[in-house]
Amino acid sequence: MVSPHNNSLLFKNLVKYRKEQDGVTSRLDLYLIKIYPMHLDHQRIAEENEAILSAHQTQWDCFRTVSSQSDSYWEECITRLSAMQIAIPSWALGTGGTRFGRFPGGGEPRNLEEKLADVGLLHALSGHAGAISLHIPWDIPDDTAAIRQQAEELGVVFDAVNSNTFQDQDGQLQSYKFGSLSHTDAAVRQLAVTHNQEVIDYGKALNSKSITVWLSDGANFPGQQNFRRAFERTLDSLQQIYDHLPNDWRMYVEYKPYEPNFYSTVIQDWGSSLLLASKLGPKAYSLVDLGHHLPNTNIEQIVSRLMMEGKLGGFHFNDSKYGDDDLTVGSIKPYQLFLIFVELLEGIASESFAWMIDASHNVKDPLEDLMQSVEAILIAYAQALLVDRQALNAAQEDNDVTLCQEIIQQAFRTDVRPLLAEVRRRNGAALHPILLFRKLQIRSALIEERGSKVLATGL
Ligand SMILES: [Mn+2]
Repeated sequence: MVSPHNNSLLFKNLVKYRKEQDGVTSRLDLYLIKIYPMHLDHQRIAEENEAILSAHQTQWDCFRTVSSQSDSYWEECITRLSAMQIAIPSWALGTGGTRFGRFPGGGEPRNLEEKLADVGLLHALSGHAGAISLHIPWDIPDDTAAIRQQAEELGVVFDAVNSNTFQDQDGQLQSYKFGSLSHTDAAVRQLAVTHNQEVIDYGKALNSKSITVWLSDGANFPGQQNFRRAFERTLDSLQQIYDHLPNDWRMYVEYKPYEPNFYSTVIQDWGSSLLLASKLGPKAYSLVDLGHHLPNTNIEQIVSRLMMEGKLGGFHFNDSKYGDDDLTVGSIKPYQLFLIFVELLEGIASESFAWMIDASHNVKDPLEDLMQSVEAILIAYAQALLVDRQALNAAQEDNDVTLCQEIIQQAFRTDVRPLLAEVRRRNGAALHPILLFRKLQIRSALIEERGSKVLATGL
């Protein structure tokens, strides 16, 4: 959890710096006074909670009365939910876009420090956003020690680092136009391998413990690429990256059926991902991005199968109607998200997974959107905790199909929001994060500080 830092060095230094620049009452002072303490000071949040505490208490009491579970049952739920920390991707803190356009709303983070500050804010408000996932080369730190200190003060750790071989960078000698780790030209493959190894090195300096590899490699047309050779070259390249991993690191291999290539991708599905992870070794795992499946795929069954093999590494949470839509988690298919957590709970106590959001925000405030995503994940997790496992197992063994459905849906149809608010209250977070974000006019202050026409680096 975030620890209170009323007298944080960071805060003092920033105020001092600004006073030297501009005098006492600049806009940045406003930003610091209004926002920075929000990252760090639970006292302020507790005061704001106080105003809506009695309404919360009524709902929480009612929730427990209706549930007829013991207090110790709820205490255990609260402990498990409190531990849930979700990594916020640095590239999702700004407005996303499509190939048709981008409509930034202003106040977006302009550099890594501001991205980290935004995640700190999300963490202070929600209590569940205690990690950030960086994308290299967009997020290369200028001063690693300072970035680590800032993260520590905000109670944020560095989750998986992400490589980028789906774009050419300025001055790059070879091109990824026809692939990276799978490319026919050994020099291009070497460039991509070296980049991934460097990403691991950046991650090591920040105390990250994992790298996620997503490849855009594939083909747009039948006959363009030899499937087998492309896969073998990819395996060979990944092996070189894998060999660069420190002992306590993990590699996550992401899969995706199409886009940007539309006929085939080299790592198109969980089968290919599992095959690669198995061949690479014990530090390699599959990563499930919810948007990287064809419509109606039974993702929860894939989760079960990967867990059975000990090869489920983590998630990129988002939601979609048609493809890799990258919409707010739980906005389209909350039942699917719940069913995934039902499967996950078979192994969640004994295994550790990487929980990440991988979404894009085109029409909502990115921070509000992320708060909604965090809440949706917690709702699904809490509902899955409510499933009566013993009764479900017995009903499954008896082939009592009706009862199976009743048990599952009893949990799904429970409104767990009072429980989640109670978890936040106990951890010093906001009873209602979005409400407080709006009440304190944080976006307006961010726009005043950072400007209305800024574009964060990212997807
Ligand atoms: Mn992803």
